[in-house]
Amino acid sequence: MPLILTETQDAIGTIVMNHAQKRNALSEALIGEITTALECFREQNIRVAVLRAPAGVKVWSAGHDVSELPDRGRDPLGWSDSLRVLVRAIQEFPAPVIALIEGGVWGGGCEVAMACDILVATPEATFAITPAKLGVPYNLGGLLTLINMVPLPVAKEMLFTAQPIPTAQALNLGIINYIKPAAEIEAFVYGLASQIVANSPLSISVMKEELRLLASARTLSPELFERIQGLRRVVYDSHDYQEGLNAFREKRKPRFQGE
Ligand code: LCV
Repeated sequence: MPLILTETQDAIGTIVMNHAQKRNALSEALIGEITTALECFREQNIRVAVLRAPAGVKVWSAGHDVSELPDRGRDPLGWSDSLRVLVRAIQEFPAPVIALIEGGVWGGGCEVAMACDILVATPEATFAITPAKLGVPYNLGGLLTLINMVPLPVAKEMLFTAQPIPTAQALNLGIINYIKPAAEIEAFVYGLASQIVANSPLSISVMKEELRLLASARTLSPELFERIQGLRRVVYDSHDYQEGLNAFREKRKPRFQGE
């Protein structure tokens, strides 16, 4: 049973995340199907991709598939982690990716949505960044995506509280481009996509890549990188990280001890 549905029409490709029973948790299997679909779109010279869940969902994506996170002692969000692979696939896709968002966007789902180039959400959508809720050591790529999107105090509030923010606040912060009612969002997104399709795909794909390179242009000395990796190891080596995973698996609230 495929975990996504895809469609292409008029140089616009659509990917529908369709793993309802796990609330589109970003498992390796779901991510593999999305990245394969993006590769097919690239071969078909698709000029805009739309990433969405089925109309009317309550959850756009429940974020990283927690059941696939490693136990303590191993970096859960390293370079080759499937969620990082998906974020890079979206950012490096040679055409704009529009996130059509209905429902709750959780954890790594926010990073996937924020990796998209244009975000359009319904008024009921919410956005929650959750590493603190699980005791997970967020990675630099994820933090960079976030601080490129929102002011530092807002990034800290979202990270430290792990609470969902409503679409209206996301619009005010510039995280999303538009809010559209559920009855109108599809026509609006595909209208936007058609405007983009009418323009030069070469100019657009080069500008997208220039902006990606500019946004990621940060100087980080090897010593600073190692310091940061050491800090992250403190978290994924901790009992709290294991407690976060155990609590999720046992469907109970975690009891973090700070060690
Ligand atoms: C695996 C799941 C998941 C899930 N993984 O339905 O950003 S970081 O660093 O935090 C990163 C590590 C990350 O992204 O972590 C994940 C962050 N995500 C969350 O904290 C959201 C966790 N999920 C929920 O709070 C609820 O599932 C929501 C509110 C999304 C939907 O609630 P609802 O009552 O509609 P259930 O909770 O009953 O979930 C339905 C099934 O999907 C599984 C969940 O375990 C359940 O499986 P079973 O039917 O086998 O019990 N599921 C949900 N989210 N992230 N599996």
